[in-house]
Amino acid sequence: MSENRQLDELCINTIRTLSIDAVQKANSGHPGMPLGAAPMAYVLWQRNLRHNPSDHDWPDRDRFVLSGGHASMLIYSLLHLTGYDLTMQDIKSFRQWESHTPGHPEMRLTPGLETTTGPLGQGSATAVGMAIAERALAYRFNRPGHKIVDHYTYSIVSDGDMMEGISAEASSLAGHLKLGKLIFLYDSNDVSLDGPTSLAFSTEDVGKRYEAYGWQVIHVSDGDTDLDAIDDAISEAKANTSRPSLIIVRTTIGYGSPHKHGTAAAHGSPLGEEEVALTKKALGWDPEKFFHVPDEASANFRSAAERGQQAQQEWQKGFDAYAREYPELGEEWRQAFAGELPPGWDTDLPSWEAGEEIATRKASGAVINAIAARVPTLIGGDADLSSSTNTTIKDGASFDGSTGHGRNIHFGVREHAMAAIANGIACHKGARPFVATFFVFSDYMRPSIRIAALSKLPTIYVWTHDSVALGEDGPTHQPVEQLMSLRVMPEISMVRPCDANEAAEAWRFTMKHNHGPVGIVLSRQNLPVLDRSRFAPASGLSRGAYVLSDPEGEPPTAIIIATGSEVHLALGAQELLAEKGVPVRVVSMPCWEAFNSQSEEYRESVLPSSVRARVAVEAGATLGWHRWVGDNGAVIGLDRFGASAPGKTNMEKFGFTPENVARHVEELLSAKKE
Ligand SMILES: Cc1ncc(C[n+]2csc(CCOP(=O)(O)OP(=O)(O)O)c2C)c(N)n1
Ligand SMILES: [Mg+2]
Repeated sequence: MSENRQLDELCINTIRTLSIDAVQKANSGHPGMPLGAAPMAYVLWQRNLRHNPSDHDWPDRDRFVLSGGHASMLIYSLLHLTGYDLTMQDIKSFRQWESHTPGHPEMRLTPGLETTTGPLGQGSATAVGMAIAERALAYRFNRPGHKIVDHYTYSIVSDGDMMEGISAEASSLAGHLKLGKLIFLYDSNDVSLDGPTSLAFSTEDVGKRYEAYGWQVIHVSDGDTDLDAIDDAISEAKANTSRPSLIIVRTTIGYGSPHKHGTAAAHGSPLGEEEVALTKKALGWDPEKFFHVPDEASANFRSAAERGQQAQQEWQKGFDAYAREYPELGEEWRQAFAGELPPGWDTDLPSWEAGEEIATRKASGAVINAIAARVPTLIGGDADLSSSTNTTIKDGASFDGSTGHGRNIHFGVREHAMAAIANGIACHKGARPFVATFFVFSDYMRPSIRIAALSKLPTIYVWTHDSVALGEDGPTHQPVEQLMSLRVMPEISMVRPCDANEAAEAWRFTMKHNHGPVGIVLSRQNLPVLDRSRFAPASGLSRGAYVLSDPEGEPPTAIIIATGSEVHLALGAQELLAEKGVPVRVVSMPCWEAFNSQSEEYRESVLPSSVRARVAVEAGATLGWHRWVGDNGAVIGLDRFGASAPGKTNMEKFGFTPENVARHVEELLSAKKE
C-alpha cells in the first residue's frame, strides 16, 4: 500500500472510530452511516471541499449539507478533525445537555454547520436552495474578470432521503433549473431503520429517476475502499456545470463491525463495548484507545486549515479589487451578507386612502414591488399561484438556474420543496427569500417551516386566501386551524393585517425581523381601507396589537380584539354598541408574537386588566384566544370546516357579522351585571 493510501485509510478510520466512540459514550446515536460513509466524506472534505475551518462564515466557501442528519457524528468528527472550533470535549459531550454536538445537527449550535437536518429529505432540498442562492448572487454581483460568487453545494444523502417525497420535488426542480454546481453523494447502503431497503424500496432505480430529472448520474461501485473512484466521480460531477450531479456510492452500513455490518443493527444504536472493540481491531485500530487521533492523521486533517486560509485570502484579494472597482456593489454585498437592509429601503412603501377597497394580498403585491426595487437581493416565488398570491416582482423576470438571472422563482406545484429551498437560500445568506401559496397549503410546507423556526431563519411566507371568506372553492381550500396551529410553533411570527396599510406595515415588520420566520396571512377578498384620521395609525402593527379605536368621551366597558378581515366587523359592532350607549374599545391584533414581546406596561395599556368583558373575533380555530380574553371572555371563531358558498354567505352563516359580535359583547356585559 502506498504511503498516501495508508494515510488516507488512517484518517478515514479516525473518523470512524471517533464516531463510534462518541456514540458509545453517549449510549445513543447512529454509528452505521459514519462507518460506511466515512470514505466519501473524507475524499470530499480533504480533496475537494473549498472551506476554511478558521472562518466558517467565509461567504464563498463551498456548502456542505449532511442530509441524513442521524449520522451527525460524521460531520462532528469532520469539523473537529479539520480544525473548526469544536473541541474533543465537545465530541465527548455528544448528545448531552447544552453541548455543541446535539443528536441531530442544529445550525447555530455547531461552528461550521450549514443547516439543521434530521427530518429526512430536508437537507437535500435545503441544499437545492443554497445552489439557487449561489446562482442568483453570482448573477447579481459577478462582473467581467470578477467572480466573487463561485462555489459548489454538496450534500451527502441517504436511502431515507431518497425515499422522501420532498427530495423528489426539490431534485426535479434542480434538474429543471440546471443547477450544475449542485452535487449529491448518495450513501447507497440498501439498509434503513427497519431492515433492508427491499422491505419498501425494491423496484425503484434511483439513478434512472435522477436521469429523468435531468441530472448527471455517476456510479461508484465500491464506496468502502475505492477512494480514487470517489474522487474521480466528484471531479466528473464538478466538471459538468450544466446539470446537477448525483453520485451513487455503494457502501456498507456499519463497515468494519464484524457482527453488524450490512444490517440495520448498525443503523441507530451504539454498537456495544465489545463490538466497538472488535470493530477497531478489524480496522487495525488499538481497541484500548478511545477518542484517539493519531498525530499523522491530525496533521493531515489540519492541512485543511492552511488550504482554507490560502483559498480565502486569494478570494479576499479578488474581492478587495472588486470592491475598489465597484464600490457600490461591494457595499451592497456587505449589507446583504450582514443581513442589513439598504438605507432608504422602505421609502417607497405605498399607502392607501380611506374609501378604497382592496384585498390585502393585492396590497401586499404592491408592497413587494416597492421593496424589491430597493432591495435587489430580495428574491422569491410561488407554487404555481402567482396570479392569486400577487407575489410577482414585475420587472424581475423568471429565475433561470443556468445564469442566475431573474428574481421570480417558479417552484411549480411543489410546496414542500419550496419551503425547504427558501430555508436553503436563507442559510446561504446574501439573499432574502419569500415564498407564497394559499394559506391552507401551508400544511404542505410545515416540516420545513418547523426547520426555519428551529433554526431562526429569516424566511418569509406569503399566505393568501386566509379564511372561509375566500368562498366558493370550499372547505378543502379554506384554512380554519392553520393560523392557530402555526401560532403554537415556537419562534415563528404570524401576521394577519386588517387592511392595505397594515399589509404595508406587515412587510415593514417582516423585513426588519431577521431572527426567525414570518408568515404574512392575507385576504383574498377586498377589504375597506381604514380611515386613519379617525383610527390609530397602521404603524401600531409593529407592536403586535394596538388600540385601533376608543369610544368617545368615556372609558370602554368592553374590548373587542380582532385580526385581519374581522377587524372591520369589530368596528361595525363598536358603532352598533355606541348607538346603544355602550362604549367599546377595538384592538387590532395582527401579530400575537410581537405583542407578547412588548413590555407589560404596553400590554396593560392595550388590554387593561380592569376591563374583563372581552370578545375576540377571528375566522379560525378558537383554541388559544382565551389567553387574551380571559375566562370571562367570549371568542367568535370557527371550530368546524368551512363550506362551499360565496364568501359573504359563509361569513354571515358562521356568525361573522357586526350584529353577532355586538350581541356577544352585550351578553357579556349583562352576565356581569347579574
Ligand atoms: C422524516 C423522517 N422520518 C423518519 C425518521 C426516522 N429515521 C431516522 S434514520 C431512518 C432510516 C434511515 O435510513 P437511511 O437513510 O438509509 O440511513 P442509514 O440506515 O443508511 O444510516 C429513519 C426512518 C427521520 N429522521 N425523518
Ligand atoms: Mg441506508
